[in-house]
Amino acid sequence: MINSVICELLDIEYPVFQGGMAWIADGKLAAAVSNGGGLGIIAAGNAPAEYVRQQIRLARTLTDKPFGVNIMLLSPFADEVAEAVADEKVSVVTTGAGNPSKYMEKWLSAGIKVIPVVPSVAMTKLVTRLGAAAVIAEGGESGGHVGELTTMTLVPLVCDSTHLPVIAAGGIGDGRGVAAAFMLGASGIQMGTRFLVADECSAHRNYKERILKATDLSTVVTGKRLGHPVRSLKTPFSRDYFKAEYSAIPDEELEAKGAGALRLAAQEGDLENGCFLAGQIAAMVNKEQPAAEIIREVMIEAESVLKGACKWVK
Ligand code: TUI
Repeated sequence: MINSVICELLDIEYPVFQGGMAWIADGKLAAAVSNGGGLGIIAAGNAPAEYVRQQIRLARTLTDKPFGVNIMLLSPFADEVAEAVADEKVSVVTTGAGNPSKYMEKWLSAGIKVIPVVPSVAMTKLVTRLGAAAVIAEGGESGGHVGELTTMTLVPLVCDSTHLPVIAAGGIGDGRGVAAAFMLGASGIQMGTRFLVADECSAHRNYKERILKATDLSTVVTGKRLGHPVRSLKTPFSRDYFKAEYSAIPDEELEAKGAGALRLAAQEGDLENGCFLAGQIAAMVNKEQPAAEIIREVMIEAESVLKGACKWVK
């Protein structure tokens, strides 16, 4: 049993968060992760508030355990979703892809524990001052929107810049990664890509097959030119986008190329035109399991790695 302040803070059994994957992390997956003792998270992504409310209500029919909602701050619906989660009084809100300052007061007065993703020391200090309950330090190995720093560098820097518990994310796919994150000072971890192939995950069959077949060099980062770098699987879409990014086409045309591609991957499994977000650890994911089994397996493995760590010390 790994003892972590995160478990007491959030009333969960294992310090394992499921990443808020846009178009994928719905109420069903979140409830399965929470029932498995972790913290399930519903992704608001680019969806309107009504969708998020439906998923919160669905999750509540499937679990009586705490779960969270991830708010993607670049979403055109961020304001109304921010209002809806306060209304619904969800246990935890995580934020991504931006600065959550303008919503903090509203969420804190609704009794919500706010846990922002921080890509830097400056953002860590800001949200610490504003009353965050913990922070997620997500390195660029992760899938989706990525920051500049790697998990190996970001986690200790974030730990040194706040008294809050730190959840490590990006590049964690098994118990070795969990153990390493704890060694860097984290009190918990978040995984997204590993949960893409959970039995309860609604991602399209083609998505799951591509994750299961991924190898070490299967992902690429695109979107740097527009200031929203995103890691995804190498596909005809990402190759074409990558080429366009380094061509002379105007920014608006490039932006238009990406529109709708996340949905095409997650729901239609469109192998030509879809953008299949995935972290570098996709290469480690080679079996489908129930979410609860994923959590148990990585935690048992992490415990054994951590217990063996003293072999390095004479
Ligand atoms: O948010 C994510 N990952 C995501 S969001 C997403 S959906 C999307 N749709 C269209 C364009 C881009 C993404 C897919 N994957 N991860 C958390 C994360 N947050 N990583 C990095 C950050 C971040 C970056 C900058 C957090 C705060 C931040 O602040 C910048 C500032 O100073 O305002």
